[in-house]
Parts: sequence; C-alpha cells; structure tokens
Amino acid sequence: MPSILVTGALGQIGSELVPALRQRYGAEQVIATDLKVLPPSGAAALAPYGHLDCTEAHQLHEAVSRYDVGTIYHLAALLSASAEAAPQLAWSVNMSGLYNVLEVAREYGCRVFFPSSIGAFGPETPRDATPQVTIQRPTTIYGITKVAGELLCDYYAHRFGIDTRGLRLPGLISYVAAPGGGTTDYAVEMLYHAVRYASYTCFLSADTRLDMMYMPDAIAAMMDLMEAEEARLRYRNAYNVTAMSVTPAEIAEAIRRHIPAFTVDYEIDPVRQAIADSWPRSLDDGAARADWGWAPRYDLDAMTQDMLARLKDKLAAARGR
Ligand code: NAD
Ligand code: AKB
Repeated sequence: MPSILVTGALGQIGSELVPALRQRYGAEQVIATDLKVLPPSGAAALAPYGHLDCTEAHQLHEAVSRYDVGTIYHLAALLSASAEAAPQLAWSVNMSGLYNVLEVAREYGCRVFFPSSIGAFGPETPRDATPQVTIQRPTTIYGITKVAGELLCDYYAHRFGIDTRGLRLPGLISYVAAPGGGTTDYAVEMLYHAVRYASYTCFLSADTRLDMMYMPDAIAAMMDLMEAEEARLRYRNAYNVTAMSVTPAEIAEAIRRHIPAFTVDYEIDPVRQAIADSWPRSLDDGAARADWGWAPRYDLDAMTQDMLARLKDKLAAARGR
C-alpha cells in the first residue's frame, strides 16, 4: 500500500493527525515530517520521522520517491498572526510549499489534502451563515495564501487530474500541542489558564464571534473527507466545516460551569482583533454535511468538559515529573 506523508507534522494538527492516521492505516505507513530537526531520541519515538522543508522541492521529491507516497497531508504553513508578522516568509512557506507539494503530486500521482481556513474569507464576505460559495477577498497575507491555495488545488485537480481535497477549518481547540501563532489561539490559552490560574487576559474583545472546533472533530473531518467517494464531492477546495460559533465571553461562561471562580479580563491586541473582525462569525457547512456526511460530535459544553478534564490530567502529570 502506498504510504502517507504529513508535512508540518509537529504542529497543533499534525501532533494528533499522525497518531490517528497511524492507528487507521498502520504506523509504518505514515511518514511524519517537519522543518524542526528532532534529537535522535525524539525522531526515534516518532519514527518514521524526517526533517523536510516544504519550500525545498528536492526534499519533497526525495521523500515521496523513497517512501512510495500515495497521499500527502500538507499541514506546513504560517498561521494568521505569525504570517502578518512575517508576510514574505508566509508567502514563501504557504505558497511555494503548496506549489512544491502539488508539483510532486503531479509527478508521482499523489492525492493531496490542503487545510484552508475561515481566514480565506474577508470583510466583504457575508459574516453570518457564510455560504460555501461566496465573496473571498481576505485582507491578511494568511487569507490571501489560503484563497490562492484553494484555487491552485482546484487547478491541479482540473488541469492535471490530481485528487486534491480541502477543508476551510475554523479555530481548532486542543490539548496535545500548543497552537502555532493564530488569531483563534485565545480559546486554547483561556482553557489552559483557567486550569492553571483561574484567570485569563484575552487579546480579543468579549463579543468577538468566530467558528471553532474541537480537535477530534477536525481529525475525523480530514480523514473522512479523504476517504469520501470522489463522485459525491461537488467541491474540492475547500469545504466549509464548523462545530460551534462562539465568543470569548461564551467560552468563559462555559468554563465557569466547571470552575466558578474563573475570571477573564480583556487587553485587546489591535492586530489580531482586526484579523478576527475580517472573518466570518459563523459558517454554513451544509455542503459538507450533504456531500460526505460531515457532523461534529463536540459542541461548546462537550468540548469544554473534555478539554478541562484532559488539561487537569496533563498538568498534574507534568507536576508529578
Ligand atoms: P502549526 O503552526 O501548529 O504547525 C505548523 C508546522 O509546520 C510547525 O510544526 C512548523 O514547524 C512546520 N513548518 C513551518 N514551516 C515549514 C516548512 N518550510 N517546511 C515544513 N514544515 C514547516 O499549524 P497547525 O495549527 O498544525 O496548522 C496546520 C495547517 O492547518 C496550516 O495550513 C493551517 O493554516 C491550517 N489551519 C489550522 C487551523 C488551526 O486552528 N490550527 C485552522 C485552520 C487552518
Ligand atoms: C488562525 O487563527 O490563524 C487559525 C485559523 C483559523 O486559520 N487558527
């Protein structure tokens, strides 16, 4: 069976996607790669693991031919806030990286998963029940690379017959790996701080409404989309998916049902607030539900309960070491 290559595998998504893929398809079948160079013990624990910079086309060619790769989950990218701080680097990683992945996929006939984002929308997009097909004129470099990425994946599908598929993911909430420089990171930080300190200073305003999703739902969405029957997919890049549309105040309220003393104050970061204000408040994910059976398992309360329990265990284990 051809193997699966994951780029950016050490990030927030890859840290949970790789184990899930390995559980479903076999540990040896899933090649984890990232820009980060791990010490030998770390690389051995994650084996098969290799250093791979997606902006270096020859490194992708070597990995794909060496491991007989049939599917690439291309996660490597700079997220919205990091991208805004380094737009030139973001263009290089997000666009050249994707172009290199698509070119190697064309040459070797690989399937490709591309994670787009709610960041692919902009201030002119309808902000409530944002349709699957609508205006996409983002004002961030992150969003520009995501829209261009969606179009490039569509182009490779139509022009070269490459099986590219993608999701417009909302902010992801998880406890395994920390988020990597996004605007929605506040949600994860708030849950960590609730368990550690029972207080949090939020960088978005209390009423900033954005789509979110718990990581187990996101992992299921990626794998289910890649396994969906091709003939059923009306869209390739990329399907709107969401699990909850929430504000910082609402997450804080959900946390207070478990930690009544939890308090939040607000110190707005103008850069991240402007990014959030340019994104949808809630997505319409009807196309994903109709075409390949998308249905999230975790709403705000279910996510909060599970996250708090997992974080308490994680922090207790860390203290015990
Ligand atoms: P992350 O920042 O946590 O991880 C990205 C990984 O990519 C890091 O481990 C980093 O070392 C690696 N990387 C950076 N430059 C690289 C390069 N040149 N070559 C190879 N690897 C490189 O990101 P994530 O949250 O895991 O997101 C993965 C993908 O999903 C990204 O495309 C992101 O835009 C998308 N996405 C994420 C979210 C979210 O909330 N996490 C939401 C929507 C879309
Ligand atoms: C970010 O905030 O940049 C990401 C995303 C929604 O794409 N979490």
